[in-house]
Amino acid sequence: MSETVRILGAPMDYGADRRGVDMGPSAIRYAGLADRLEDAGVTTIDDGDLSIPRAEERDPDAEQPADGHAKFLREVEDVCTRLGERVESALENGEFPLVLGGDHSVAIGSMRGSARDADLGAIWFDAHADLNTPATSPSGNVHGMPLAATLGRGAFGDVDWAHAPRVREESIVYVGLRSIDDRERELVRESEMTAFTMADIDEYGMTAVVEDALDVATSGTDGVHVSLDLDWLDPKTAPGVGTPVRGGVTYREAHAALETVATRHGREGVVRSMDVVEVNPILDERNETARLAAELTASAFGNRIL
Ligand code: EXY
Ligand code: MN
Ligand code: MN
Ligand code: MN
Repeated sequence: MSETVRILGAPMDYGADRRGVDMGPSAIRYAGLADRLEDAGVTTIDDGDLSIPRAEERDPDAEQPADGHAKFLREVEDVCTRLGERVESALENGEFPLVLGGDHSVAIGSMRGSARDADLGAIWFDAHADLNTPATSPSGNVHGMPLAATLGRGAFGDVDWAHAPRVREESIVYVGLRSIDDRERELVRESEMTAFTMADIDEYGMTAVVEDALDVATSGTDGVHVSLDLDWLDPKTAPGVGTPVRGGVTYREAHAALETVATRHGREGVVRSMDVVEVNPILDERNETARLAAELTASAFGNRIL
């Protein structure tokens, strides 16, 4: 029986400074996501998009933690709570939840929903560490905080919609890290997370790095969440992102990474949930980044040439 993927659109841009990432779900669908997934042999059901009020209608500072700054925290809470419920019910139906962002703060909802009934590991394909708390964030943008939120760090410790107690630091693995704030560097070093930087990919090769990442994220867990931030790729390949960082993953490396995920998933069913985030169609060139997002997602489900 083929796997059923439930597509959940989360057109949220509260967590990022650059407007436009709220159009990500449309652009990824338009780029042929469902067809690519069907080519990979999975059945798709599209749940449509969560309804999300425009940022202009809201006050970013309406509710703030005592220490620090996290813009639109109340709005992010509302979206992530609703998204988490959809992710959870997809899993209860035996489906695979695939979340289309939106900025990376949607991952708070994806992971919380996916970890409700499971010990969850995570692979974070991203240029960034996304480990700031409201107190350490240089920007106040929640898309730089989803892992801190999931781990219940800092002000997020009191926020039960964010904290996912069944995600442990030692089960989280970064792949492709290359842009990190000074405070975050200390946080990553002091943490029990595993971090493969771009330098590690240069040295060991993408396939070996992702094999190791999967070993770590599956060890002692019931399954893995794959979080794919398109700024993981080099901006020449994926220009449609709000926080581009040069020196990123190439087109071939990206496919190799997701194909490695697919091989393990096909053999052992280790992946439980996934999100694809930070596609910004306003900054994109002819929908290239959205097309890449669709292709890479299909690669994660085993779309191959032969
Ligand atoms: N570390 C910076 C901040 O916290 O503001 C930049 C974060 C960018 C996060 C992008 C989505 O991955
Ligand atoms: Mn990110
Ligand atoms: Mn990023
Ligand atoms: Mn807590």
